[in-house]
Amino acid sequence: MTVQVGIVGKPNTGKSTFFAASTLIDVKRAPYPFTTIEPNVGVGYVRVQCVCKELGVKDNPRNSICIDGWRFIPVELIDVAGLVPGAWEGRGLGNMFLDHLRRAPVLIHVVDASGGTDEEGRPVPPGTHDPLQDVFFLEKEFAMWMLQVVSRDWEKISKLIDLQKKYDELYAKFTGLGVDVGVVDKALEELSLKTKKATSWTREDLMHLVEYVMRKAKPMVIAANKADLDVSEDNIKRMAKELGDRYTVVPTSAEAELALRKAEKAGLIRYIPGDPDFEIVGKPTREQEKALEYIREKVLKRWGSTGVQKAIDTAVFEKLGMIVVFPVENEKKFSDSHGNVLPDALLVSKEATARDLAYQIHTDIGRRFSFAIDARTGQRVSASEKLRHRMVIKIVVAH
Ligand SMILES: Nc1nc2c(ncn2[C@@H]2O[C@H](COP(=O)(O)OP(=O)(O)OP(=O)(O)O)[C@@H](O)[C@H]2O)c(=O)[nH]1
Ligand SMILES: [Mg+2]
Repeated sequence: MTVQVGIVGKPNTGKSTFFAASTLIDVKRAPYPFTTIEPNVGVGYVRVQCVCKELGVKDNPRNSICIDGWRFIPVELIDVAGLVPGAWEGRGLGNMFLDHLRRAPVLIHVVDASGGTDEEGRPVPPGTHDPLQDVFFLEKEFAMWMLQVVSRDWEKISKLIDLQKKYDELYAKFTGLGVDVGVVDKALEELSLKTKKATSWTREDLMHLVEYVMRKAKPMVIAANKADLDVSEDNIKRMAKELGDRYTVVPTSAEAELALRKAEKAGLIRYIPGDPDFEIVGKPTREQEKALEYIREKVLKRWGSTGVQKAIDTAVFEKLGMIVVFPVENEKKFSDSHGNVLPDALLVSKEATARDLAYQIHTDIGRRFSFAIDARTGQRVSASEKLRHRMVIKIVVAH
């Protein structure tokens, strides 16, 4: 199953540009609100150092791409319509698109760090809107949306909970929002809600529950976008300072990333997504050259990269806690049974064991799991042993 990453934010912040840059899918982008109505779904990638160079082999990737020793592993990106204050109660395009994010376990919140759009995404002079407000507002919209879903029929449900002395009805509400039962259970414990009758929970209790669950189940990376504009710089510093312990703030220029990927595709430059610089290899026009130089000065030199790749990597690796493993069938040649070297790179939870990996590959392989082999050392790996980042592993099944 592919990992899903939702792209959210108020209108006109650059969500679709971020999506287009990451997937190279041509979608509608424009400097006014509600350009996107139906969600765009496409394939983006996380970037990780491949093991090919270290193992001294030339690889033949199947499920992923290897460029110059960097492995790009597919994830699903979902670009939804812009969110305006009151969306949870039906304002703007309403909360329909929030439903599109049910299945996404992590979100990238694209913020217009230049402060050049008001709270509804209408253009205003850059520097006049405070982007920090957008972060708080989105949090609130999400919480209200969850609260609304969870508190529907609450009277009936709370009675059932007290009667059955089980929280199944509540769990069901949350699983419908893509939240694991374990997270809800932990929240009930930590907030001491289990010691009270559900029928006596206040709306505030429910709000606390929802907020707790939201932080755990829908972690967010802030993409402080339009970082190429000078006015963004101070805002980004302020965002990092004031939001730093709750979110990771990644300065991004989606527009710059899109331009670089297009230039790369057209053979004008050599550029690997996420790189700190590019090299001109083709024959750009004067105008193109000027645009590329602008990106180098205003984005790459200032922030180290366009940030788009970093935002996706942060979402998947840091927020979701995933690692990458390379399963092989021949542990000496690091290949599959057809001789493809390092064919697959898989995203797994950092809590996953060797047996979990076997199940992830195929239920049948999981059932017949005997032991695994760490292909780097040749050592045996037991069923319950945790996997490590960039492990090359062979699974041995019983016949
Ligand atoms: N300067 C600058 N402008 C950007 C950047 N990213 C996007 N934009 C511009 O911001 C405007 C809105 O971009 P979209 O990608 O359509 O924004 P959106 O968030 O998808 O908007 P809605 O679909 O209406 O919610 C466009 O004019 C983009 O060119 C960036 O990194 N820097
Ligand atoms: Mg859009």
